[in-house]
Amino acid sequence: MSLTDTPAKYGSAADTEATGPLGRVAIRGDGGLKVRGGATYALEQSVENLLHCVLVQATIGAGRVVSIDKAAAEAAPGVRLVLDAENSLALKPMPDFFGNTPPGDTYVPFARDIRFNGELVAAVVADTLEQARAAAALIEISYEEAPAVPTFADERAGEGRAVDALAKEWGEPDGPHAEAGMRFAATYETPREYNVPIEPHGLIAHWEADDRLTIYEPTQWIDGTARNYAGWFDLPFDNVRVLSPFIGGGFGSKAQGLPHSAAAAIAAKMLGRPVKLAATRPQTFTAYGGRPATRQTLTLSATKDGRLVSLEHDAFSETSVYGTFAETLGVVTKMMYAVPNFRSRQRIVPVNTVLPGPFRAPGKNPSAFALECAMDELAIELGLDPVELRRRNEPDHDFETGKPWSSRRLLQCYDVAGEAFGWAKRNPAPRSMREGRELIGWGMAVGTHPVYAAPGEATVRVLSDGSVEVLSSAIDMGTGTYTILAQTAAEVLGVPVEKVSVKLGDSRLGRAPVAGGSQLANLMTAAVHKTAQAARDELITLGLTDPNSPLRGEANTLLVEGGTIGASRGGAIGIGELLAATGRDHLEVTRDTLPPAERSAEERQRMFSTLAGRGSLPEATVSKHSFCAHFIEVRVDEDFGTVRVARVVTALDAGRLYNPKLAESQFKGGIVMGIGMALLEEGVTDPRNGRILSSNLADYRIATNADVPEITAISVGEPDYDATPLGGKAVGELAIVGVAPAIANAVYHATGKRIRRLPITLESLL
Ligand code: MCN
Ligand code: MOS
Repeated sequence: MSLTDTPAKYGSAADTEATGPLGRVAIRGDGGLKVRGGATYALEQSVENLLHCVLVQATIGAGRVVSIDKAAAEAAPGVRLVLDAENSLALKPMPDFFGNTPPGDTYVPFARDIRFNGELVAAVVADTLEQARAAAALIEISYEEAPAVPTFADERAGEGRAVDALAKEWGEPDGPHAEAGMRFAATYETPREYNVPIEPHGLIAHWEADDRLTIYEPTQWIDGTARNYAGWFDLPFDNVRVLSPFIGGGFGSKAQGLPHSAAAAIAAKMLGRPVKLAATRPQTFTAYGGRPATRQTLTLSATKDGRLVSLEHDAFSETSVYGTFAETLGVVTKMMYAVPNFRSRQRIVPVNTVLPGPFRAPGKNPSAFALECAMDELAIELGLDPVELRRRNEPDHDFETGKPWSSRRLLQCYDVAGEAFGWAKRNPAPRSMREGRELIGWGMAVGTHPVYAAPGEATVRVLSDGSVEVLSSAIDMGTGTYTILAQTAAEVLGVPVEKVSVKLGDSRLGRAPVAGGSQLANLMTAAVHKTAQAARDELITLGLTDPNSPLRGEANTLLVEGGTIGASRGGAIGIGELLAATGRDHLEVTRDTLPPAERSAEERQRMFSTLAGRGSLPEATVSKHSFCAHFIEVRVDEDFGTVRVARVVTALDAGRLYNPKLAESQFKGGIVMGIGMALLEEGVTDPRNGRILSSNLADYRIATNADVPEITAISVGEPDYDATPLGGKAVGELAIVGVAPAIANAVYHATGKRIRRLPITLESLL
């Protein structure tokens, strides 16, 4: 059973509701191009006269560059420029996503004071990549080394600082709680994790004139990226063009301006020639920080019959010594269950690392790991089935905000996935199920993801042949944006999906929020829907009122369908005919989804400039989240301690699905990444100098086909128009949340061993 062929009752809420193309399975518009190699990625752009840039990085964990001897590199064949802090152009400092701005009046992407191993120190630009690489090896750097504290496992890292904005408390977390018959506490840990998109970071920077910059770079946020370059080089927004039509995955790592991007753009400007920079795989581990390591202590108390009385959460995550990033660890603990007394606190611990950042369900993912393992442990202590414990604590509203849920079909997730999995047949005793040498474990856990709000802008063009174009600076990093926006326009304008072409990934097009926080689909389908409706209304007005319209004086409304327009199907004329008669070859409309009160030019700028516009929209009166429940079978080899995931059944409530096939692929992708998180992924750092030892795909292991079993993803979502205009909720990052604890819980059930630290390795089981 899968999402695309489940019975009508579940799995196809979108399908059964759908009358037009939106909500149905449509094949990827960009699929053919990708299969045939016709999708040109950033670094494949053919730009003439290209030079190649190679990075030189610090080899110490902390300290100072004393001197750099560039002479040999400068004299090497083909070398055009060797850049470092001394001769680099200085840029304007720009804040990152989280408000960290480099100190001082100017910003240079090359360091003298070294804060982490791998920090950018110099760059070499040469005619060929090989020449640049050879010359980079000739650069001699001498350092004055200082003690590095590379991870928060190092005692010297200390306890860090409290992030007050993330602290939350209600009820009386300190008690007394006479009714609590059971108290449980444990500490859970997750390692550093890296995004490792298959397409590494990189860019081509091309100055057409001294004040006109074109950047080909994979980015999850075209608009923000263009604004960042404009800021760095003090240029008007319109003088910068960022192009990113195809992206080979980002998973959170491609939404910010990073030092290597500045370096390439500086080199291109100084040399007056286009420069290409392709980060190597190891460099992607130092270009962007990924998820910081986390440590969380949860203390739960409950009545003997399993009602939570209090929950206390103390969380730590790493940040960099030069910036603040908080992995929001309380995010799931705060809203998942009915908890009358609650406290969550978080501290961030600065260490010598590149600044961490968003990584596949930031906060949600490790938060759920701790909470959902602790719930499993509590269920065992209480002698309750883990699903039953969760049912008893299902909240009728959001305890964090006090607001009602826009929708929450988690109980249905338990019913549907539990049944499809066969949970009722589970013997709760650990080590009670086996087949030959293999211990069998069944575990479950829940996941959730918030539904965010931000404005978007889209352009819709109706052409004389009845075909439609949708234009936006939104991006598609493999998610399906091209396809669902075509479906949306097709739905409104009554044309087949194939008649709609979608153009994305160009900063010249309408403004779109970041493809982060699993929000883009809901925000941009809403923008395109609204714009397409406006285009339809303009066509109708044109038909009814233009003096040269053949439809003038018709009944008071016209039907737009199948490339025609008319009062009835019989009397309809081609849209092209109407456009020609009224003297145009196309009709173009641009609209945005800004609230009417925020329409002034300044408000507009503010709304689109703040991080994805979040928080600036009127506060929602409901609490909006997607939910899912994972049921997972593992097989553990008793002799070798190897864990294999044998079966995954997940039911998900993500509201209405705009394209069940694409959503299913997102869900399965999330589950695959969750398997990696549970069993494989671990960023390992040299404790002496902070060098990342696992900076390649052999040592930093992600789940591959051999690690992935049959996955069944069942949608129980129904359109939620309180969450978003078209009824969808968050999809992209939902399904990863809860997979790792479900696996840890299954491993406990199989072996009787509770592993509270990821990844679960054979060493930890032997
Ligand atoms: N969708 C749907 N119905 C909905 C919502 C979404 O059918 N109600 C489908 C659409 O195909 C849509 C996709 O799911 O294109 C993802 O939509 P959404 O949840 O809005 O996520 P975004 O478009 O904002 O994409 C970002 C999200 C994030 S934050 C990460 S991290 C992540 C993810 O998407 N990175 C990805 N999925 C990824 N998938 C790929 N292939 N590569 C990445 O880097
Ligand atoms: Mo996703 S980590 O929010 O880009």
